[in-house]
Amino acid sequence: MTRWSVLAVFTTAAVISAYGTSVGTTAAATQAPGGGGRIMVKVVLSGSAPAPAKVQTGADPFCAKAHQTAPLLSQVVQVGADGALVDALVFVKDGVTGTYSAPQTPVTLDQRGCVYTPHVIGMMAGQPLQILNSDPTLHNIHPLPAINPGFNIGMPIQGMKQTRVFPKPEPAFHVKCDVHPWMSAYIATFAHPFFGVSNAQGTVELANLPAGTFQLQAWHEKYGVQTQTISVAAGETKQVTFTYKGGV
Ligand SMILES: [Cu+2]
Repeated sequence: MTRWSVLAVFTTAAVISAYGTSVGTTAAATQAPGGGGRIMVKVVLSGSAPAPAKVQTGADPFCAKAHQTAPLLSQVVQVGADGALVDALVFVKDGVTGTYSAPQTPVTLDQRGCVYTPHVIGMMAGQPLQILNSDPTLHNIHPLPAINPGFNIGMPIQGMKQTRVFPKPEPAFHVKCDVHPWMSAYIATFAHPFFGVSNAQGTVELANLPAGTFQLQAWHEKYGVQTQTISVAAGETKQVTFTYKGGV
C-alpha cells in the first residue's frame, strides 16, 4: 500500500447499480455484460492554489479584443468550490481486459476566443477528433504525441473543421498553437472507455465497469500522477478521492 500515494480516502458503499446492461450505449455497456460496476471519483486540492496568472493575448488583435473586458486566466490550475480540482484526467491504468471498439462520435476540440476548449481531453484511440476554429483569426494546431503521428494544421478561416484520428493509446500529450503561444491543451487516448476529466465539482464517473481489480490513476498537468488500486464487484459502486497537496 505504501507504494501508492495514499492521501486518498476510500469510501465504500454497496449500491444497487442503476447501470444495467440495457442502459447506456458505450462499448463497455455492450461488451461487459455482468459488469455494471461504477467508480465515483473526486479530485481535490487540499492546499492553496497559485493565484491564476493573467495571460497576455495582445500579440493578436482579435484575441486581445476577445479578452478586453475580463482578462484571460491561466488554465493550468483551476479550482472549484471546496477545493475541487478541475481538468484532472482520471482513468483505469491497468486491470481492464477485453477489447473495446472506439465510438465514431467525434470529440470536438474548439479554438474559441484564442483558447482551446476543452483544456484536457480523454478519448478512445481510433475515435475521431474534430478540430474546430470558431475564431475569425488564424490558429495553427500542433499536437505533440510521442506514440501517435503528430500533425500541424493551419486553420485560417472561422468555422473551419478538420478531423484527425490518434490510432494508438497514449498518455496525455501536449497540444499547442504555433501562432498563439499561450494556447495549450492535453489529449490522452485509451484502449477502453474507462476515463474522464474532472468537472467543476472535481468529479469523474467511471461507469459500466466489468467486475475486477483496477489500478486507477489521476493525472494533472501541474501536480502529476497519483495511483490507487480498487476492486469493484458486479453492480457495485465505489467512491474514491484523489487529493493533491497543491502549491505554487
Ligand atoms: Cu491559436
